[in-house]
Amino acid sequence: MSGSVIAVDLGATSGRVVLATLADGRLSLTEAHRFSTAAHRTELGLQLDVMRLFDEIQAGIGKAVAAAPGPVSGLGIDSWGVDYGLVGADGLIGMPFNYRDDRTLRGRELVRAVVDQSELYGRVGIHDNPFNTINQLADDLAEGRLDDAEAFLLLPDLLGYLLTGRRYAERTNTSTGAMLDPGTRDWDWELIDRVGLPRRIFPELVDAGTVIGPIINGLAAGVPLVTVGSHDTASAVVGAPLTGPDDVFVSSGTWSLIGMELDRPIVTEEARLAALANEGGVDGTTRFLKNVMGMWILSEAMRTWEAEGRDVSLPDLLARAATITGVPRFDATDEALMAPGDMPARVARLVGDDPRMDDPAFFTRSVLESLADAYAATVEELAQFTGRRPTRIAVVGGGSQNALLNQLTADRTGMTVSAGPVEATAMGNALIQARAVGLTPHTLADLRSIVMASADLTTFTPASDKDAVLAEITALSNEFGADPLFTR
Ligand code: ADP
Ligand code: LRH
Repeated sequence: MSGSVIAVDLGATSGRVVLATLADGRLSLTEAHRFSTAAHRTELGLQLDVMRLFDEIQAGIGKAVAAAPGPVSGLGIDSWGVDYGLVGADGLIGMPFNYRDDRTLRGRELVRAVVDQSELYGRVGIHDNPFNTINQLADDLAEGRLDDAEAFLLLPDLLGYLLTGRRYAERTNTSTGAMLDPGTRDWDWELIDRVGLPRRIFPELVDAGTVIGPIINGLAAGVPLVTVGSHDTASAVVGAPLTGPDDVFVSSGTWSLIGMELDRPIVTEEARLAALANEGGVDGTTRFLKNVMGMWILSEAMRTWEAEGRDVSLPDLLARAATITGVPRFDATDEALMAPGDMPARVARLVGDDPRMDDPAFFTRSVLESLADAYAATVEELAQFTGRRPTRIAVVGGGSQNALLNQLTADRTGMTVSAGPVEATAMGNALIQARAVGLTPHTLADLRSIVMASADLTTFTPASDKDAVLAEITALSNEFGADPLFTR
């Protein structure tokens, strides 16, 4: 079957509106619009100009509708997790905060005062990140910001509300906020009551793939809004070319989310101590994963260097980093790297005094080696906790274009790395809509077959394998007296 849908995907680096057209079992994407999603520093903290995002989305929708070969069958929205807006009788109340604002640390202390980390993990299966929605709401409560609120709506649901007038909470994104029971997939009311959050602000939960209703404004008026895996990582994993349950995914964008797809959560104390989270996935799956700081470390360092007047570009840094060895490494999951600000100084604190780190290319290599270390350590933990034997890693997102990181990942883990698609999130978003409106078959494996038929994937083989092959060839050629280097 053929048809088109519009995927709105808000990443922490950029937002995009994508027209996705399905024909002959392949999905083709046309990027209609891309815009910055950067938060703004206001007198209250780090905040999101949601109405600007809404205007950008409407502009993108106009372009996507104009580019569509026929009628558009649906529109779905995903974004980074945990952030939300408060809605009252007159609509949006104030500007939403961004999760990198340090108010989250205050909120986390408030939550910890009523439920300890071990119990919290046992209840919701989510790592105790400062930015979790529960912590942000606890801070809002303490500051009196919930007094007039009728609902809190996570960012994709808030944008959906602005497009349709309907209030709901899509489960995949909600699950990342640490207030959902991963077993029942319902709000954990006892926890919510203990933190003192008013029950009235919790919207009705809906699954990904629910047709919410017609859009009531802009150039897509009349098009059905469909919930997708509205947590960007949920959509990225739907759009990841996973070939079976033993594959590991890395959603590599601003963050690197590394994990495996499971059919049930693993909520043990050992998993908590390993900082592994059980995020709710599409079709009742669990994304068992770890948050690694990802390319944010480098992009934030580049902002510092640019502010100092240094001329840096990502292609140049990666090319120079490829020739460097012997760099120090650091813990690429360290919370000290979360906030915006002087990244080189914070990394310097982690690696100790090393003047070579002042060279951006040397710094870049250190970041990439540290990310590869974090991936390799996490793969071992995933194998240990799941009892599976992972042999292949599917890296998707903007960071999948980083060939040096892909090769380091293959080398460090000893696993084959498949890189791409870059826009796996938009693909996953579009495929869940397409399925909901009857354009595609049903299982996640079917949807991933469409991804594999549609995307160009690049494979990276571990150096250890290449070395082994070379050694074998050399041994064989020595045996037969031939030139071991095959130079004839
Ligand atoms: P998000 O969805 O979080 O906004 P993206 O998936 O768009 O993020 O990925 C952004 C990251 O992709 C950048 O931080 C950058 O490191 C990486 N990236 C983008 N283009 C390239 C490229 N040509 N080569 C290597 N890395 C790239
Ligand atoms: C990635 C992401 C990640 C969350 C973080 C807040 O964009 O959604 O999965 O943990 O942002």
